[in-house]
Amino acid sequence: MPIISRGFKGRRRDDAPRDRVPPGQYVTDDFPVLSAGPTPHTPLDQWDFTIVGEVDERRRWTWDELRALPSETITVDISCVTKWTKLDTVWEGVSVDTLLDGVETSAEYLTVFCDGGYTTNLPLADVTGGQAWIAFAYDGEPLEPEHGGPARLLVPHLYFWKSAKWVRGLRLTATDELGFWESNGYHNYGDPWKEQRYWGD
Ligand SMILES: Nc1nc2c(c(=O)[nH]1)N[C@H]1C(S)=C(S)[C@@H](COP(=O)(O)O)O[C@H]1N2
Ligand SMILES: [Mo]
Repeated sequence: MPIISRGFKGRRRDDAPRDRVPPGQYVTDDFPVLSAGPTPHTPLDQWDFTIVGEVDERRRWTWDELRALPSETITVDISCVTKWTKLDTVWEGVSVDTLLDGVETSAEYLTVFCDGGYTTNLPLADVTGGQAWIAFAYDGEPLEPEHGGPARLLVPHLYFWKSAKWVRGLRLTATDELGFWESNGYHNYGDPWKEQRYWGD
């Protein structure tokens, strides 16, 4: 008798390595779509990525310029506050370190901004040091619009609401300014290993 039942896809995988699944999460093979509004469709010739705010001078890349930067393949586990965890997701993107290279700032925080108006806030220290990417491909294919295409932030060590879809830029800030979910009851930091889901967790 097999202990692990096959054909039990997309719900709980009881064979998941527990040390890779944060507390209170279940493993899924699906890739659920969670969006607070409609999917924007910005044409690539109108798309840019900017770094603004507390910087010596603002930086701007067109789509072609961003795609010409060195990129990496990233294989990471992602966890959504709604309790699904997806293991070994494969992305391609530009490291945020590459984008911040040469940027002079005294800021310690940033707000990520997007087409459609979504925002999320992070300490600058959480998007540097090989911890965050602007991802434009998933599973070897261009990122689908529903999952944030043409590009999204990928910051896998925090709950997935920090991985802003349809990302258009970073605004560096001296003080921590709450983003969309952070001002609607979600935890300000969102470490899945500490179950920082909501205010007060
Ligand atoms: N622009 C934008 N980014 C977003 C969201 C959103 O509503 N708008 N939802 C967040 C939430 S709550 C989650 S869990 C993930 C979901 O990403 P997915 O739809 O690719 O699974 O995107 C995050 N990024
Ligand atoms: Mo989420």
